Amino acid sequence: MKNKILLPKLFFTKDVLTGQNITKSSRKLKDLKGIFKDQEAFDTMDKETLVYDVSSHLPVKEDTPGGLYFGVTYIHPGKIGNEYFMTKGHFHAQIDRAEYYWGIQGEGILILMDEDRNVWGEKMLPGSLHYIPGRIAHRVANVSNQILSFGACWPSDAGHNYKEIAENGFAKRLLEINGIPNLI
Ligand code: PAN
Ligand code: ZN
Repeated sequence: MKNKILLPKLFFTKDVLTGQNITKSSRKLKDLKGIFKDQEAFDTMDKETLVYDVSSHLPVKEDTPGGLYFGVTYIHPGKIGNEYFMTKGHFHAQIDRAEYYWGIQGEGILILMDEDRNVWGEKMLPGSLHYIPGRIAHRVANVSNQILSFGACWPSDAGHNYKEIAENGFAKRLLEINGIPNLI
C-alpha cells in the first residue's frame, strides 16, 4: 500500500453507484402492506409491482460508531388511489442521528415528522439538498411521472426504527388533489 496511488473503488455517475461492495435491496407492494390509506385500491394492484430500490455502500458493520453509509434510492412513479408511491419511512433507531438527502432526478416531496407528530414537507428536485436533523422521521414520495432518484448519507450507527411508523404512520399523508400534491 505504501506510496501507491490506487484506482478508485467506487463511482457515482449521475444517479448510478458502481464498484466494490454495493448492496441492492428492493421494496415491492407486497413489502408495503398497511402503508397506504386506500386498502381497496391496494388490493387491486399486482403485489409484485416494484415501488423502490436502494443501492448502498455500507463499508463498515452496522452499528459501528463513527462510520458513514451512502445510498441511492430510486422510487418508481405510481399511486395507490390518490396517494403517491413512497418509501416506508423511519426514525433512526439511535434517534439523534442525522442524515443528508439530495435530489438527483425527478420530483418528490420529503415528508418529515418530529416526535410530537408535527409533519411538514420539502420539495425534492434535481440538485436540492436536505439536512434531516436527528429525532425527525423521514419518508419520500415521488410526485412526478418518472423515476425519482435521490442520494443519502447517514451514520453507520443510526439504524432504522420502522416499527414506530408501521404502527402509527405519519400524522399526515401526501395525496394528489386536483392534480396537486397536498399534505393532509
Ligand atoms: C435511506 C432510506 C431509503 C429507503 O437510505 O433507507 O431511502 O427508505 P426506507 O428505509 O424508509 O424504506 C435512509 O434514510 N437511511 O437512513
Ligand atoms: Zn434515514
